[in-house]
Amino acid sequence: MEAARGREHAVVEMAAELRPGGGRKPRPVAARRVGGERELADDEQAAADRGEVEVHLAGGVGEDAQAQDLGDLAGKIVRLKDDGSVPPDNPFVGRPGARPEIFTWGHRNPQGLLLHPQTGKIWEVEHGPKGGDELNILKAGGNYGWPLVTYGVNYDGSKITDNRSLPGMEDALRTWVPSISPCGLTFYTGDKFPNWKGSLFTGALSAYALFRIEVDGERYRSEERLIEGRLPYIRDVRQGPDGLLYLVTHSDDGGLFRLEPA
Ligand SMILES: [Ca+2]
Repeated sequence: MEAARGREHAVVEMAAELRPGGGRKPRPVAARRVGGERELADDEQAAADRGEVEVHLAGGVGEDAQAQDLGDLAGKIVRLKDDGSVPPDNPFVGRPGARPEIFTWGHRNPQGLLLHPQTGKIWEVEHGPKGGDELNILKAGGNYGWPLVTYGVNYDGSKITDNRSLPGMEDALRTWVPSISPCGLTFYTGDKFPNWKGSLFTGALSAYALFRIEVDGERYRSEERLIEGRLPYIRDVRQGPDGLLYLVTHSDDGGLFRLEPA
Protein backbone atom coordinates (compact mmCIF):
# COMPACT_ATOMS: atom_id res chain seq x y z
CA MET A 1 0.00 0.00 0.00
CA GLU A 2 1.30 3.41 -0.85
CA ALA A 3 -0.05 6.69 0.38
CA ALA A 4 0.36 10.11 -1.17
CA ARG A 5 -0.52 12.84 1.27
CA GLY A 6 -1.64 16.24 0.07
CA ARG A 7 -2.53 19.42 1.85
CA GLU A 8 -6.11 18.48 2.64
CA HIS A 9 -6.48 14.73 2.34
CA ALA A 10 -4.77 11.47 1.61
CA VAL A 11 -5.19 9.26 -1.43
CA VAL A 12 -4.58 5.68 -0.36
CA GLU A 13 -4.16 2.89 -2.88
CA MET A 14 -6.09 -0.21 -1.84
CA ALA A 15 -4.55 -3.69 -1.89
CA ALA A 16 -4.00 -5.18 -5.32
CA GLU A 17 -6.56 -7.93 -4.75
CA LEU A 18 -9.21 -5.23 -4.40
CA ARG A 19 -8.38 -3.72 -7.76
CA PRO A 20 -10.81 -4.17 -10.62
CA GLY A 21 -9.97 -7.55 -12.15
CA GLY A 22 -8.27 -8.77 -8.99
CA GLY A 23 -4.99 -7.11 -9.90
CA ARG A 24 -5.02 -8.35 -13.49
CA LYS A 25 -5.00 -5.84 -16.29
CA PRO A 26 -8.53 -4.38 -16.28
CA ARG A 27 -10.71 -3.77 -19.27
CA PRO A 28 -11.73 -0.16 -19.90
CA VAL A 29 -14.93 0.65 -18.02
CA ALA A 30 -16.63 2.44 -20.88
CA ALA A 31 -16.72 0.23 -23.93
CA ARG A 32 -16.90 1.74 -27.37
CA ARG A 33 -20.39 2.79 -28.42
CA VAL A 34 -21.85 1.85 -25.06
CA GLY A 35 -22.68 4.41 -22.43
CA GLY A 36 -20.58 4.41 -19.34
CA GLU A 37 -22.97 4.10 -16.48
CA ARG A 38 -25.89 2.27 -15.00
CA GLU A 39 -28.01 3.35 -12.08
CA LEU A 40 -30.82 1.75 -10.16
CA ALA A 41 -33.90 3.91 -10.17
CA ASP A 42 -34.87 2.56 -6.78
CA ASP A 43 -33.09 1.25 -3.75
CA GLU A 44 -32.24 -2.34 -4.60
CA GLN A 45 -32.82 -3.98 -1.24
CA ALA A 46 -35.84 -1.89 -0.32
CA ALA A 47 -37.46 -2.69 -3.65
CA ALA A 48 -36.76 -6.39 -3.19
CA ASP A 49 -38.26 -6.24 0.30
CA ARG A 50 -41.41 -4.73 -1.10
CA GLY A 51 -41.55 -7.35 -3.84
CA GLU A 52 -41.16 -4.71 -6.53
CA VAL A 53 -39.30 -4.94 -9.79
CA GLU A 54 -36.24 -2.72 -10.09
CA VAL A 55 -35.96 -0.24 -12.87
CA HIS A 56 -32.58 0.28 -14.51
CA LEU A 57 -31.23 3.14 -16.54
CA ALA A 58 -28.37 3.01 -19.00
CA GLY A 59 -27.00 5.52 -21.46
CA GLY A 60 -26.04 5.06 -25.10
CA VAL A 61 -23.66 7.13 -27.20
CA GLY A 62 -25.37 9.39 -29.76
CA GLU A 63 -23.82 9.67 -33.22
CA ASP A 64 -25.09 13.03 -34.39
CA ALA A 65 -28.55 12.73 -35.95
CA GLN A 66 -29.26 9.39 -34.27
CA ALA A 67 -29.54 11.16 -30.92
CA GLN A 68 -32.62 13.03 -32.24
CA ASP A 69 -34.25 9.90 -33.73
CA LEU A 70 -36.71 8.32 -31.31
CA GLY A 71 -36.60 5.14 -33.40
CA ASP A 72 -32.92 4.57 -32.47
CA LEU A 73 -31.41 3.88 -29.03
CA ALA A 74 -28.18 5.77 -29.75
CA GLY A 75 -27.97 8.98 -27.76
CA LYS A 76 -30.71 7.88 -25.37
CA ILE A 77 -31.01 6.92 -21.74
CA VAL A 78 -33.21 3.85 -21.50
CA ARG A 79 -35.34 2.71 -18.58
CA LEU A 80 -35.92 -1.03 -18.17
CA LYS A 81 -37.13 -3.48 -15.56
CA ASP A 82 -34.60 -5.99 -14.30
CA ASP A 83 -36.05 -8.69 -16.56
CA GLY A 84 -35.38 -6.46 -19.58
CA SER A 85 -39.00 -5.55 -20.16
CA VAL A 86 -40.26 -2.01 -20.63
CA PRO A 87 -42.05 -0.31 -17.70
CA PRO A 88 -45.54 0.68 -18.90
CA ASP A 89 -45.10 4.23 -17.59
CA ASN A 90 -42.09 5.00 -19.82
CA PRO A 91 -42.66 8.31 -21.63
CA PHE A 92 -42.77 7.02 -25.22
CA VAL A 93 -44.77 3.84 -24.72
CA GLY A 94 -47.41 3.72 -27.47
CA ARG A 95 -45.93 6.50 -29.63
CA PRO A 96 -45.62 5.29 -33.25
CA GLY A 97 -42.01 5.14 -34.45
CA ALA A 98 -40.53 5.62 -30.99
CA ARG A 99 -38.60 2.98 -29.03
CA PRO A 100 -40.55 2.41 -25.79
CA GLU A 101 -37.32 1.83 -23.82
CA ILE A 102 -36.37 5.52 -24.09
CA PHE A 103 -36.44 7.65 -20.94
CA THR A 104 -34.57 10.73 -22.23
CA TRP A 105 -33.00 11.64 -25.59
CA GLY A 106 -30.59 14.02 -27.30
CA HIS A 107 -27.52 12.82 -25.36
CA ARG A 108 -24.03 12.65 -26.80
CA ASN A 109 -22.08 10.41 -24.43
CA PRO A 110 -23.51 9.75 -20.94
CA GLN A 111 -20.75 8.82 -18.50
CA GLY A 112 -22.34 9.06 -15.08
CA LEU A 113 -25.77 8.67 -13.48
CA LEU A 114 -26.90 9.08 -9.90
CA LEU A 115 -30.16 8.74 -8.07
CA HIS A 116 -30.53 11.82 -5.87
CA PRO A 117 -31.08 10.51 -2.34
CA GLN A 118 -33.55 13.24 -1.40
CA THR A 119 -35.48 14.08 -4.57
CA GLY A 120 -35.39 10.68 -6.28
CA LYS A 121 -34.45 12.38 -9.55
CA ILE A 122 -31.71 11.06 -11.83
CA TRP A 123 -28.71 13.32 -12.46
CA GLU A 124 -26.39 12.72 -15.41
CA VAL A 125 -23.00 13.84 -16.71
CA GLU A 126 -22.02 13.50 -20.36
CA HIS A 127 -19.10 14.26 -22.61
CA GLY A 128 -19.53 16.93 -25.24
CA PRO A 129 -17.40 17.00 -28.38
CA LYS A 130 -14.54 19.53 -28.01
CA GLY A 131 -16.02 21.51 -25.13
CA GLY A 132 -19.63 21.26 -24.05
CA ASP A 133 -19.57 18.59 -21.34
CA GLU A 134 -22.80 18.71 -19.34
CA LEU A 135 -24.43 18.10 -15.96
CA ASN A 136 -28.16 17.43 -16.40
CA ILE A 137 -31.17 16.47 -14.32
CA LEU A 138 -33.27 13.96 -16.25
CA LYS A 139 -36.97 14.54 -16.82
CA ALA A 140 -38.99 11.70 -18.33
CA GLY A 141 -39.28 12.30 -22.08
CA GLY A 142 -36.84 15.23 -21.99
CA ASN A 143 -34.75 16.11 -25.05
CA TYR A 144 -31.25 17.16 -23.99
CA GLY A 145 -30.42 18.72 -27.33
CA TRP A 146 -27.47 16.94 -28.93
CA PRO A 147 -26.48 17.74 -31.67
CA LEU A 148 -28.91 20.65 -32.21
CA VAL A 149 -27.80 22.38 -29.00
CA THR A 150 -24.23 22.31 -27.71
CA TYR A 151 -21.50 24.57 -26.35
CA GLY A 152 -18.91 22.37 -28.05
CA VAL A 153 -17.29 22.34 -31.48
CA ASN A 154 -15.95 19.48 -33.61
CA TYR A 155 -12.54 18.09 -32.71
CA ASP A 156 -11.07 19.93 -35.73
CA GLY A 157 -12.47 23.19 -34.34
CA SER A 158 -15.27 23.53 -36.90
CA LYS A 159 -18.71 24.68 -35.79
CA ILE A 160 -21.52 22.25 -34.93
CA THR A 161 -24.24 24.83 -34.21
CA ASP A 162 -24.73 28.30 -32.76
CA ASN A 163 -27.63 27.08 -30.64
CA ARG A 164 -26.92 27.15 -26.90
CA SER A 165 -30.58 26.56 -25.99
CA LEU A 166 -33.76 25.76 -27.92
CA PRO A 167 -37.45 25.78 -26.96
CA GLY A 168 -38.63 22.33 -25.97
CA MET A 169 -35.13 21.14 -25.09
CA GLU A 170 -33.60 20.84 -21.65
CA ASP A 171 -30.70 23.10 -20.67
CA ALA A 172 -27.78 21.71 -18.71
CA LEU A 173 -27.23 22.91 -15.12
CA ARG A 174 -23.54 23.22 -15.84
CA THR A 175 -21.60 23.19 -19.09
CA TRP A 176 -17.82 22.78 -19.20
CA VAL A 177 -15.78 24.60 -21.85
CA PRO A 178 -13.07 23.45 -22.25
CA SER A 179 -14.01 19.84 -21.56
CA ILE A 180 -13.12 18.15 -18.29
CA SER A 181 -14.54 14.77 -19.47
CA PRO A 182 -16.70 13.97 -16.40
CA CYS A 183 -16.90 10.28 -15.54
CA GLY A 184 -18.92 8.68 -12.77
CA LEU A 185 -21.20 10.73 -10.53
CA THR A 186 -22.07 10.51 -6.86
CA PHE A 187 -23.83 12.59 -4.22
CA TYR A 188 -22.02 12.77 -0.89
CA THR A 189 -24.14 12.12 2.20
CA GLY A 190 -21.44 10.96 4.64
CA ASP A 191 -19.96 12.60 7.72
CA LYS A 192 -16.23 11.99 7.19
CA PHE A 193 -15.99 15.18 5.13
CA PRO A 194 -18.56 17.42 6.87
CA ASN A 195 -18.01 20.37 4.53
CA TRP A 196 -18.70 18.18 1.53
CA LYS A 197 -22.14 16.96 2.58
CA GLY A 198 -24.56 17.58 -0.30
CA SER A 199 -21.79 17.95 -2.89
CA LEU A 200 -21.63 16.04 -6.16
CA PHE A 201 -18.41 14.32 -7.19
CA THR A 202 -17.28 13.32 -10.66
CA GLY A 203 -13.98 12.11 -12.06
CA ALA A 204 -12.57 14.39 -14.75
CA LEU A 205 -10.56 12.43 -17.30
CA SER A 206 -9.06 15.30 -19.28
CA ALA A 207 -8.60 17.48 -16.19
CA TYR A 208 -6.78 14.68 -14.28
CA ALA A 209 -8.77 15.59 -11.19
CA LEU A 210 -11.75 14.79 -9.00
CA PHE A 211 -14.37 17.53 -9.22
CA ARG A 212 -16.47 18.52 -6.22
CA ILE A 213 -19.58 20.38 -7.37
CA GLU A 214 -21.73 22.44 -5.02
CA VAL A 215 -25.38 22.79 -5.90
CA ASP A 216 -28.25 24.74 -4.38
CA GLY A 217 -31.20 22.41 -4.84
CA GLU A 218 -31.28 21.98 -8.61
CA ARG A 219 -29.00 24.91 -9.41
CA TYR A 220 -25.26 24.78 -10.00
CA ARG A 221 -23.30 26.93 -7.55
CA SER A 222 -19.57 26.30 -7.73
CA GLU A 223 -16.92 23.64 -8.05
CA GLU A 224 -13.39 22.81 -7.03
CA ARG A 225 -10.70 20.52 -8.40
CA LEU A 226 -9.32 17.98 -5.94
CA ILE A 227 -6.16 15.83 -6.10
CA GLU A 228 -5.34 17.39 -9.47
CA GLY A 229 -2.59 15.52 -11.32
CA ARG A 230 -2.21 12.89 -8.59
CA LEU A 231 -4.05 10.00 -10.24
CA PRO A 232 -4.50 8.87 -13.85
CA TYR A 233 -7.98 8.79 -15.36
CA ILE A 234 -10.61 8.65 -12.59
CA ARG A 235 -13.42 6.60 -14.09
CA ASP A 236 -15.81 6.44 -11.15
CA VAL A 237 -16.32 7.74 -7.64
CA ARG A 238 -18.57 6.28 -4.96
CA GLN A 239 -19.19 6.81 -1.29
CA GLY A 240 -18.38 3.78 0.84
CA PRO A 241 -20.47 2.61 3.82
CA ASP A 242 -17.69 4.16 5.94
CA GLY A 243 -18.44 7.63 4.55
CA LEU A 244 -15.13 7.83 2.68
CA LEU A 245 -14.86 8.29 -1.07
CA TYR A 246 -13.57 5.50 -3.32
CA LEU A 247 -12.15 6.08 -6.78
CA VAL A 248 -11.37 3.68 -9.61
CA THR A 249 -8.83 4.64 -12.23
CA HIS A 250 -8.42 3.55 -15.82
CA SER A 251 -4.84 3.09 -16.94
CA ASP A 252 -2.53 0.20 -17.84
CA ASP A 253 -2.66 -1.07 -14.26
CA GLY A 254 -5.84 0.68 -13.08
CA GLY A 255 -6.46 0.83 -9.36
CA LEU A 256 -8.87 1.41 -6.52
CA PHE A 257 -8.16 4.35 -4.22
CA ARG A 258 -9.69 5.75 -1.08
CA LEU A 259 -9.82 9.43 -0.30
CA GLU A 260 -9.39 10.19 3.40
CA PRO A 261 -9.41 13.38 5.45
CA ALA A 262 -5.89 14.44 6.34
CA1 LIG B 1 -27.42 18.97 -23.85
